[in-house]
Amino acid sequence: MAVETIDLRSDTVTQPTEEMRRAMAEAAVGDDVFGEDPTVNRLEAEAARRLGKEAGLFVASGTMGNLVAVLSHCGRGDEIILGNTSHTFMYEAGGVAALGGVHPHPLPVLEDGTIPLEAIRAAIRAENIHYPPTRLIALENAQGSMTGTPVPKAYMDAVGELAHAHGLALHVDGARIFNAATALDCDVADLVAAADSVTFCLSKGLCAPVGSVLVGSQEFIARARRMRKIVGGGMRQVGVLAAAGLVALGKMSTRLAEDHRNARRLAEGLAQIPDFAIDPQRVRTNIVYVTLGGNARMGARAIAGALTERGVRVLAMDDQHIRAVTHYWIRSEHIERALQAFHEVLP
Ligand code: TLP
Repeated sequence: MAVETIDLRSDTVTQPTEEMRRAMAEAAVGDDVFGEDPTVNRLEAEAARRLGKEAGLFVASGTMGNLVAVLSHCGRGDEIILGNTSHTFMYEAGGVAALGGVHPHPLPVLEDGTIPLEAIRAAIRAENIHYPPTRLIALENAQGSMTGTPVPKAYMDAVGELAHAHGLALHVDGARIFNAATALDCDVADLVAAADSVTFCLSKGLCAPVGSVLVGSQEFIARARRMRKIVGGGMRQVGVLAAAGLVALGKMSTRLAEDHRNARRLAEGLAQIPDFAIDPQRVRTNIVYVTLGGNARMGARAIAGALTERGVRVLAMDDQHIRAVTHYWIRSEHIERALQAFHEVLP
């Protein structure tokens, strides 16, 4: 019998649940560019309600949500302040610059997922013909690069206050905002109350096969709808995807604590391996980062390769760092089996 692969590379690998597949098969659909897909309309309204904003826009991916948000907040030559390890700066193929002519101003992100307020304040441009005008601040929550650290509401509120005092907008890349809210034990709408716009993903930990939602004011979403059309994201009978999104939003957003417990257990197990430097206490959501110590017996890529042979997949970020992400399809017994495979590779 084939041994099931334990895929910890990302929560993007999640398969849709049976309930999602049924909802997709039965979804009522229409032409969404005409605003006539009832299932999309329901998803957008429900997403806006859950995040405490006026309106929502269904987009193909987190990358598209962030891009459309930046294009809707900024014009060509405007500047966006964002984290130097944020997904938008690192992993979205430079889209805001390539397609929007928006100038990124990256600032160092601390281990707690924040960018110091003073650094943000100092980065906001004064009026000067030489400078690109600052238009937008973007935060990420949970902060993926910092082991999925949830960023607390008090900090989000403080950045919102700073942005608004300078006439700037605040966008939040909340790809894993429900993981953050679960870890912080707070209401997701409260957590993003200070944000003018938020992208969150229905795929990833929420298990939908495709899709993210961008939320904000009515006026902002009307602009974003036009920007989504510009980047070719106006989809037609896309209620088949929104139907899975509604299950994701309704059912899957409330069970994430289990993934967080599994991630913590994995981190605790990995901390027993002398080649690894990892503080399990820092793992508060579903992302585990392992740093290889200077005297590690193998590099990260070799470890990932040897684990693959044992049916366990992790991501070697480079030769010093391994990432493992828990999700709905990973149960506690999978964590124990994954740890056993690690111990076999590094006995
Ligand atoms: N992240 C993916 C990879 O692209 C790295 C992953 O496996 O974690 N914001 C954040 C914080 C993300 O982690 C991601 C995806 C996105 C945005 C983009 O979402 P998609 O993949 O839907 O475009």
